[in-house]
Amino acid sequence: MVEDLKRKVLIVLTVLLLLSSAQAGSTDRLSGHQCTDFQTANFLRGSKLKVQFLLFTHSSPSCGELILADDGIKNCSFNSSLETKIIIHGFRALGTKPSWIEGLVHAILHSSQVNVIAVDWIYGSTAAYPSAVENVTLLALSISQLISKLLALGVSGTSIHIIGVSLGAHVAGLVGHFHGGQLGRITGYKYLICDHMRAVHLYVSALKHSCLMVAFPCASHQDFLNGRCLDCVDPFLYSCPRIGLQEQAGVNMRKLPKEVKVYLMTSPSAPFCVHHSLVEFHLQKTRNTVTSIEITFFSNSTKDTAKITIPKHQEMGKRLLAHSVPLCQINRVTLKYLPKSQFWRKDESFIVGKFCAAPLPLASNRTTSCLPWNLTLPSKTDISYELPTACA
Ligand SMILES: *[C@@H]1O[C@H](CO)[C@@H](O)[C@H](O)[C@H]1NC(C)=O
Ligand SMILES: *[C@@H]1O[C@H](CO)[C@@H](O)[C@H](O)[C@H]1NC(C)=O
Ligand SMILES: *[C@@H]1O[C@H](CO)[C@@H](O)[C@H](O)[C@H]1NC(C)=O
Ligand SMILES: *[C@@H]1O[C@H](CO)[C@@H](O)[C@H](O)[C@H]1NC(C)=O
Ligand SMILES: *[C@@H]1O[C@H](CO)[C@@H](O)[C@H](O)[C@H]1NC(C)=O
Ligand SMILES: CC(=O)N[C@H]1CO[C@H](CO)[C@@H](O)[C@@H]1O
Repeated sequence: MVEDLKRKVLIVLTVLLLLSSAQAGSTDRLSGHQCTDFQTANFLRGSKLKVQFLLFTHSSPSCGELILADDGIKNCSFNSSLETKIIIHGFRALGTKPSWIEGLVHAILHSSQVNVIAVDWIYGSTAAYPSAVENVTLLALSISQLISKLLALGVSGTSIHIIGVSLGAHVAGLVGHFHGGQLGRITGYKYLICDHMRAVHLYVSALKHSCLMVAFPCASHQDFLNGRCLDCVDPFLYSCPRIGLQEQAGVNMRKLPKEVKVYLMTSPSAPFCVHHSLVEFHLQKTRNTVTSIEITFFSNSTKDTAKITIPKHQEMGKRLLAHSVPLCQINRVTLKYLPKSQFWRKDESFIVGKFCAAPLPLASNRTTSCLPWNLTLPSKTDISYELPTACA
């Protein structure tokens, strides 16, 4: 069952690392309770699953409050009228606290008034990876018990959001299964599930900069870049997963097929967010050679490039272009035809065609806006046009 869940969701994200530093307090001044940090395990000894639930709140985002097993929730700062985010880390080869956890807790509490419960299963996650996987079911049961206690306090199932990272994502899936399948009380579970640690930093960045990142379900990265996955109407997803804390953040496990890969582009530094546009070039007449056109978007302060390749004998080529400002702020586009000249045959000295662009995700009527004339592109020459897209 765990293997099955492992395959269920795979979100492929590639971004740069942004480590946050860790620090542990002792006693919190406001609430007076003892601050508890994550455990540290020695992988030679640390095979027992010692689960700790640490509560972080808006008033003390740096001080973890240990939720005691019995009636702990009643007598701590947990506020049952707020939403609850449960964070589950993954495999910890070195038996140490994940470096991203504080950054994530802070980013969540900075952007919303919620209860954050970090699940510390450093011990169980430290042994050899297969053992950590074995502990996943036990861990999921123990988290389910905690959730049952929250429900008993009158917390609504839909106000609980599980953020599982890496192996923690599989735990999240299992917890969802226990509650969705058996208790039947939690119907809208929402997850953010990633297969890569760096995705957490992207998530933190999205929270801090409150920019929304949309990821597109797609079979492969090449298909994504070549503009084959343009909308959010995949039958298995209600919408594209959005990285952020918005209402629709995350994907619904029960609607997913065995494996869904989603892709997005990111900028190399924070805030990482980019906007995706589809760019297309339609040739006036097809050619018996491949056609390459370099497209550059300019705003007042940014410049972003992508290359459209039109296969031979085809009329149209398309590509995704990632830009850091919305399409409506792009005021100029340049097109450059790159001929494929070989020494025995010279390529044509110009091409004629139509250029179109559309922001993603595409609206259901799939309208693109085109430069309203037949463009003539001389070889290796930047031809510049104004892009008349007004901000709404
Ligand atoms: C609740 O917590 C406070 C402070 O941590 C402690 O003094 C008190 O005894 C606890 N009450 C119960 C019923 O556990
Ligand atoms: C719980 O949160 C609600 C909503 O923000 C707030 O009105 C209430 O005062 C909080 N309760 C406690 C005990 O802090
Ligand atoms: C870009 O610069 C022009 C001219 O200086 C200005 O009118 C326009 O508002 C600027 N656009 C943005 C999005 O800053
Ligand atoms: C296509 O949809 C967009 C957004 O839903 C709308 O603004 C636009 O007018 C529509 N275009 C046509 C031709 O229906
Ligand atoms: C653009 O090219 C097409 C196809 O050759 C032609 O039908 C159309 O009249 C041209 N439009 C303009 C404005 O030249
Ligand atoms: C609590 C518990 O059962 N922990 C187990 C985690 O996995 C290791 C390796 O399989 C076991 O030795 C532990 O007992």
